[in-house]
Amino acid sequence: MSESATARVEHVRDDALAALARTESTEDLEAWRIAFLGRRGHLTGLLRAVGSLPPDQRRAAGEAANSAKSDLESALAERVDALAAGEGLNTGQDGAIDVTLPGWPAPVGGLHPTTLIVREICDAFNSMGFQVVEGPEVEWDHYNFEMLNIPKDHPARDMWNTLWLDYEDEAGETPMLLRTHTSPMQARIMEEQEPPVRVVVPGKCYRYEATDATHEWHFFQIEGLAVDRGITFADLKGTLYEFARLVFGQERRVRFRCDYFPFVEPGVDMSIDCFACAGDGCRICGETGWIEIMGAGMVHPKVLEGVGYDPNIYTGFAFGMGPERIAMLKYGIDDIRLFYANDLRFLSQF
Ligand code: FA5
Repeated sequence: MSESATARVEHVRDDALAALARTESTEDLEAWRIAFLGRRGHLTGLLRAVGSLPPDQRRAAGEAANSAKSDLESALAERVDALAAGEGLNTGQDGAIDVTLPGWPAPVGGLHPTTLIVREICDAFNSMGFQVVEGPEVEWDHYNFEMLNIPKDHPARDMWNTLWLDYEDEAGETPMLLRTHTSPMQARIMEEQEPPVRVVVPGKCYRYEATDATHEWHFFQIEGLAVDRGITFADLKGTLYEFARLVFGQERRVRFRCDYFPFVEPGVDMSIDCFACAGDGCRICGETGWIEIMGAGMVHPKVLEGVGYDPNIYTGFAFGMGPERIAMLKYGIDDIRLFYANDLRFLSQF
């Protein structure tokens, strides 16, 4: 190492110390260590070159490079301590670690609002003897429509904007789809077991929707089904009334009005009196005093026949609700698109 090579050691040492002062994190420190002290680092290169110098120069050059190396190693250790004291550990007045000070709060996750409301709703039905069952999101036309008394080309299919899958069967038909509701699980469950049936089915559904504040193209539903001897419309009303009071408050009133779904007869929609204005009319209930929360009805005899139940012996009721819409009402959320936009400012409020 010539005179200028010794000067180069000094140069590298100064550069390294300046770069070290700019490090802010563990990643920075590691990058710095590799750049200067790593196997191919600047200083390591100079140390290696010492061996090829004329013998009379080796000693001085070696000493300079080794002393630079140990300077850099101690500077690195000091920087590690300084960063730890400032960023990661609590220090007392003199800079010493004070283990009695509270730690830095670690960020912890929470449950998604959909998960919270789905659990709350399922718990309410659980307390009334309903089991929780799940089913496939990719479904056959057969279960999503046919078994629910909605034959091919029936105009009722227009009620569900369907996302069909490319799969074609031998007849050239496309019988697979993303389920548009959780109702296909009605037939699947009844095919599997004899009455009595009491289940709730939470799960994702998909529709070819133009999204807006109350419509998503994928959203959750919770289906309910109860089938047994002697089940009447009074059982449907009593069960859903109890559900409304458990989830929305003991003083809730409910309202049933006629509605049409091909797989129930009679069919209804159920509303609760607005919990924000107690029925006087406000922005949340659209000035009507009532908020619609689900579709329901008595299971259609054709659906019972389709799964091999005798409709002269067994009757039942079914219902389907959208938990996001219920969470919107309960927590005052004004846009359903917030649920799946992955914005922590929204999600961390739950
Ligand atoms: C149905 O899907 C029926 N299967 C419900 C049913 C089950 C009726 C059993 C009778 C017996 P509907 O299309 O109205 O019905 O949807 C039910 C609920 O799902 C709605 O009240 C709403 O809360 C929710 N929902 C429907 N479409 C969307 C959407 N695009 N975005 C968010 N939620 C939706």
